[in-house]
Amino acid sequence: MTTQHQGRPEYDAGDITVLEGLEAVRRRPGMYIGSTSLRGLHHLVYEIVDNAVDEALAGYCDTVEIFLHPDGSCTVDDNGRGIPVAVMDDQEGRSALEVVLTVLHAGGKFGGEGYKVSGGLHGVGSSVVNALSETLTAQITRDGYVWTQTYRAGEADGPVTRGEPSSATGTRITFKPDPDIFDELDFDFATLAKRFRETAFLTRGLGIRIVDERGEGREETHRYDGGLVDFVTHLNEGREALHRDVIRIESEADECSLDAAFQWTSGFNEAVYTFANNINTHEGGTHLTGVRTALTRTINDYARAKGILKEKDENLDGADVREGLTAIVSVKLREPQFEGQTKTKLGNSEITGFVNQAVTQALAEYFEENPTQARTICSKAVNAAQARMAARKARDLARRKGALDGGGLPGKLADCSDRDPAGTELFLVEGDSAGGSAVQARQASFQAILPLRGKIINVEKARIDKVLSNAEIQAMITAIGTGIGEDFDPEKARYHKIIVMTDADVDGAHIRTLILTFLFQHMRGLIDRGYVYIACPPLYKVKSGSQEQYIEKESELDEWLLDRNLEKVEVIPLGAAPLTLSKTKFQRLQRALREHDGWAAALRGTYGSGAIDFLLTHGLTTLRPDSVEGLLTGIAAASHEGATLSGEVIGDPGMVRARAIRATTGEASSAVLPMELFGSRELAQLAGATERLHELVGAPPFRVSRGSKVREAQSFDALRNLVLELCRDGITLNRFKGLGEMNSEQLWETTMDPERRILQRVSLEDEASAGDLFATLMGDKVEPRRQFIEENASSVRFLDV
Ligand code: TSJ
Repeated sequence: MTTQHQGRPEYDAGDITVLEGLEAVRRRPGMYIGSTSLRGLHHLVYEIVDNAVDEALAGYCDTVEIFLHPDGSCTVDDNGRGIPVAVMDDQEGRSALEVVLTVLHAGGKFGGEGYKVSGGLHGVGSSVVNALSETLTAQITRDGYVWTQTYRAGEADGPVTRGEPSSATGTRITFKPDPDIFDELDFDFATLAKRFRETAFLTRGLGIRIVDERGEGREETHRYDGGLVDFVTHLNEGREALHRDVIRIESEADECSLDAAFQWTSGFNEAVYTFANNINTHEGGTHLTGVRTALTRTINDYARAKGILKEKDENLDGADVREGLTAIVSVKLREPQFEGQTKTKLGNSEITGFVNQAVTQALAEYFEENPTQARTICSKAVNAAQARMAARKARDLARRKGALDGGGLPGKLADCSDRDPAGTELFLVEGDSAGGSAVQARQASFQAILPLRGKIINVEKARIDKVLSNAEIQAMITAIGTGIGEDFDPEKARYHKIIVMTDADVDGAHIRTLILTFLFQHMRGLIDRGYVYIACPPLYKVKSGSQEQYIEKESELDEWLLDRNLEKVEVIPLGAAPLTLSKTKFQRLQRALREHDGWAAALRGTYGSGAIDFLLTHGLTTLRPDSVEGLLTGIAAASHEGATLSGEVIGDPGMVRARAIRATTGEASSAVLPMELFGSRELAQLAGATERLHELVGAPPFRVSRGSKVREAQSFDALRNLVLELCRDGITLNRFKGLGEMNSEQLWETTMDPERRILQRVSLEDEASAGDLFATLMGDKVEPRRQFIEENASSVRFLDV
């Protein structure tokens, strides 16, 4: 049914540069997507989705759907105009589609004005995604047909082909990240969903649906007709707003536009999140400067004019007017310049004046029209200023008492003897007893220990003067030496590693959150410089004979068991010779099994469990529509994959009733199945995964033995579990519930020794993530000195506690 579309005769010089370009991407993927870890993997999805969002911004699309498939591929589908597939004269006979997918930085540059991406925001990364994908399929619906082109590692398999006629329009891209490139291949649903929710907030009216077809199957749809107003309302859930309406500011200029929403709360934090072209500008930049200037000036002016600030009063400062403020500021501009350490700081200087002017004018207008709200907001700022003065006094007082500076180090600090901060470490340890072990364990020359007792004050819920009078907080401030807030000076840091060491339980996580929240709010520069770390005490100690090992988490335990015992386990498939599995083979089995289960779950969702269990029980996943038809006419009513089959068409012509008798067990059952099931892509994928399982270990049932122990497994899943179970035989497993359960020697070996420990560096990520009241901190594992650490970093959330 497919016919060939315009082909292209031979490769020419133009293609060679394209290939070289994409080769460069494959050689140094980090340069283009940051990393080849989970973060880089997610980046691929963002790049593709951003293209669809651009189409929405241009006004041609209102729905984007993202599917995470069990085989590790991802589909992004929009209902926009469809990327043009016709060959362009000025592009050496290539289509816009091919240019978009193969030319680096092609976004908005191809084919003249007509093809220019209206928003002009992204569209530069799709060729990078293509280059880093094992396979990529573009399915474009436009001009009356569905058009398809496939790629491998960025190279087209052939020209665009024309398929079925269709009156719809849209773009669907399916890509499978290349396992040769990425260390991590499992998309994290929660991370992606969070990001798309943010995108939905930023793109008013655009519906974004994300569907996880792997495992249990989840999906979320986000659509916000209130845009940023909804975003702010969402962030302020659980907070007390000082005025009911969210203040909305919109402004357009020739080269840029502003969309912003503001609402003050009774809290003490500033939560101002900025975006440029939908990219989260964590490091702020010129738009943030514009907003801040406007807020300070407008509120001071209004407070003076209305006598809220008296003549003798000092001006409110920036932090005063932003206390309790939740705001989103989103600018769009033609050529954004991103600067800063993480390239998330907007650099375009013309934006400051534009934003300042727009916000000043709109806010002044709002104040004139809403005097009650204006007064409430100004009073809040005046209160903040008074608290700031009180805090300064409290700090001066504390300093005079020697509590906040190096003059008198806290009594509980076991300091190190080295004085060069670059080489020293401070452990903030939960509890006096763990603190004691840590003091014994440490290397006193460069490791200092500060035990923190009980619950630390929650700085989210208290004003600064109260925070500063807390003994644990004072001890931390003096030990670290930088001062806080206005006085903060990172050059004075007494240690360049500040390591939070808490139990791996709920209380420990709570205390860690409190400590990190404090550091984030009052010593943020330490986090920005990468001085703050989380210690990772192990969860288990395993022992087998004389060998013992500390283990970080469950998956590493499996790995360790497999390494040592897998060769002792023998598997006998049905009617085949016994075999032992290599570790790679076992891991392949696990991967194929996960894929198998994913497709099965997807099919169950569509066709019901009864139908799918029937096919699986009888090994019938390889049935295709033609073999089913044969079966129904009685020709093939014999056997298929060892099952005896018979069937009939029932009332509804689209449905068949099938009966099967399982050869191995004599088990008989029947099911009513839609014909369409046999032609589905999911069933074909399920059959593929099943085939891989067969190739790896043969067919169930399996007998599995270790030594004299013999057990039976009826399915692939049971096989995997049984193998793991038998690997566990003869192992003693010790679970550490807290730091206190380790003696000082164990603590040194596992958690403190720079040669052997694992530290996670704390960095800032997705502060404005929906659903979180506060920032989210990401821990990135660094110093992975133990060979088995290859897991993705865990995230440490700031909880409202
Ligand atoms: F680039 C891509 F392949 F990654 C990609 C592009 C992925 C996805 C999911 C969607 C898209 C995309 C591109 N959706 N819609 C468009 N639109 C265009 O490329 C387009 C269509 C028509 C015209 C026109 O002027 O007629 C212009 C453009 C840019």
